[in-house]
Amino acid sequence: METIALRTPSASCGGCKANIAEAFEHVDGVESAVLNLDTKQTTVTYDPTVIAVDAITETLTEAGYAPSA
Ligand SMILES: [Cu+2]
Repeated sequence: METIALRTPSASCGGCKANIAEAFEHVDGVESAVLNLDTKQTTVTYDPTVIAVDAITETLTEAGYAPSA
């Protein structure tokens, strides 16, 4: 497993945190996606042999939380 921290500035509350966790619930290769409301970063734990970072950022974008650099 690897982890990546992505800035998700449009996420701002507990509802966003739940939305993000839910968006990844059925995504193969993702073990967890946890939003930190203080840093506005989402930390995703994933298996790089199953899912690419591009697909992770796409899932976030589709959920309404486009990551920014
Ligand atoms: Cu919110």
